[in-house]
Amino acid sequence: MSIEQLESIAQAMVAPGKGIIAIDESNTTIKKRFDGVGIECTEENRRAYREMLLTAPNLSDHISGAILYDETLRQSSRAGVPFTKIMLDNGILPGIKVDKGPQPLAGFPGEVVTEGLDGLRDRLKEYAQLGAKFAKWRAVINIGEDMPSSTCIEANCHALARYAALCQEAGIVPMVEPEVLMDGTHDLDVCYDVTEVTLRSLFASLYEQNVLLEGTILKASMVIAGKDCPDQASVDEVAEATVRCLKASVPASLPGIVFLSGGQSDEQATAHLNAMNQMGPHPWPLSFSYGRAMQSAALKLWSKDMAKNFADAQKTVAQRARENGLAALGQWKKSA
Ligand code: 5MM
Repeated sequence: MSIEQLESIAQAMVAPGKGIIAIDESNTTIKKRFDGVGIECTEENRRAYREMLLTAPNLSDHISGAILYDETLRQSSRAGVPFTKIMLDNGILPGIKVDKGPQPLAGFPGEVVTEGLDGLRDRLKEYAQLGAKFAKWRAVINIGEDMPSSTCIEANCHALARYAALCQEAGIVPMVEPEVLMDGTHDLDVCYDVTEVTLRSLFASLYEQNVLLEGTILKASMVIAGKDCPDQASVDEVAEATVRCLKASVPASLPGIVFLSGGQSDEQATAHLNAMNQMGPHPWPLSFSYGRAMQSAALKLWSKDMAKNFADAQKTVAQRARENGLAALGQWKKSA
């Protein structure tokens, strides 16, 4: 694949008014989500749930791509059509989560480093054959007493850059996700500092590893106070701090930035994105790659009666896509 093709996939991922739906939960994580609504975590239920989401009418009006888990990339609809074919026919780019999850970082209690580089070149080759156009790797940065260490940040950014270089070699656009977790009592300023240091380290590593920024997408966490911080910032404060932090650390040659929701409510995630875009124009499109903030309402509805609520659950996820698509343009309005 040529450089131009990588660039055009990256640009399509952040096309105006469009974003990504993250449905790449590993089986352990989807089990937690299913447990929360009383659904048994069988392979068939996972397949049926992902079919409900991926075939929602009008989803592609506001969704440019979906991140899948390995199992999902190989699955088909009930009628036997591969999910990747359904997606490509519908203008939704198939993405694949390729990291193997965070593991304790030896010598640094409480910190983690994401694994999955061994054998990645061969896995990416197969994923490209299966139709994946982009991939995702998530690093997790914890904030706490004396955390994060520079060792943790550098180890994670080095792995993200090695992954990104391997993706581009395979003709796959890397989505690099350094998630600064919302867990903790830290305030907005602490989150700002940690996010800025992390992003600067990430872009230094990407440069070191010869990664083409024009063919890369950043999946970022917002600059937000910890969940247990008594001093929660307003929507505009979060939006202003996030944009300021990104401008201080992300090169303008990047084709786009998408956000994770990280445990924010559906409305908060949409309101923050909308506020950021109202403060534009910015050097890059700012859009979404939400998991929970795209799915939770639809999952709740579907779980109550999978057959009877199928169409309504699809309408619910399409509505979340519409709202976030409007927020990506700064045109969302809070419903009364
Ligand atoms: C959908 O969840 C993704 C996979 O998580 P696990 O590896 O833990 O199973 C996750 O990486 C997700 O894509 C991002 O964290 C964004 O999701 P949220 O819900 O934070 O928007």
